[in-house]
Amino acid sequence: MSLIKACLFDLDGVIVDTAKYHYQAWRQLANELGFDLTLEQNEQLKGISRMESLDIILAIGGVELSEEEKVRRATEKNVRYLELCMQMTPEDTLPGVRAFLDELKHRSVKVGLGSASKNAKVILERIDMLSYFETIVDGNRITRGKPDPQVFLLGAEDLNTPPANCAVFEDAVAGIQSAIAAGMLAVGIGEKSVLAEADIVVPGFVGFHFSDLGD
Ligand code: B16
Ligand code: MG
Repeated sequence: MSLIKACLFDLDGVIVDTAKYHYQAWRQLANELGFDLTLEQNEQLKGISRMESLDIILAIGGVELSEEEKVRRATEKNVRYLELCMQMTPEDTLPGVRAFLDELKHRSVKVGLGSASKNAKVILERIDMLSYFETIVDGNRITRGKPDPQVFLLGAEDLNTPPANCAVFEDAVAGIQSAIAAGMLAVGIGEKSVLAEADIVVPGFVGFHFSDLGD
């Protein structure tokens, strides 16, 4: 019998590759302000809320904006980001994700979403994945972003599962830190060199099974 009774998934970079659209939209904003945003710098933005991401980008470019202008720019970025997301279809779900979620359903493991994104539901609808999730904790519900554990603790509460019986799947350093702070098994999706703090790191879900989480 596994210790894990519930699995909580990050959205961007775990269920679907929207990270590339976030990057494209943020890069355009940076370019409009007269500087560039590298892929490496973009790594710092993963799992971080929209307004916090904007503050990091402005610090990178050494640009200061009024609060009003920041809200205007962030809204513009979001419109651009959503336009890019509308190109997505169910085929854009990352490889192996559906098969893994079907396996969890078959094993009666509970499933929830823990995302910093305020667009989580729209995106899940777009890729026809909404019905897999018993609960959705997104950027509209949380008051403290990753690496704070709030997002995953709320998910565990919704699923009536103690944190020690939850596994979190995350592609961002801040998200792994959030899972560890919540006292959950942290599974990194990506590269070991980036997600060094995770308990397990895998490149993706292809060939990944529930039994790989351990006993
Ligand atoms: P939005 P996740 C995060 O989603 C993204 O990784 C991060 O890059 C983004 O800034 C954040 O959502 C907020 O997104 O602008 O859509 O509200 O990885 O926690 O699912
Ligand atoms: Mg992510």
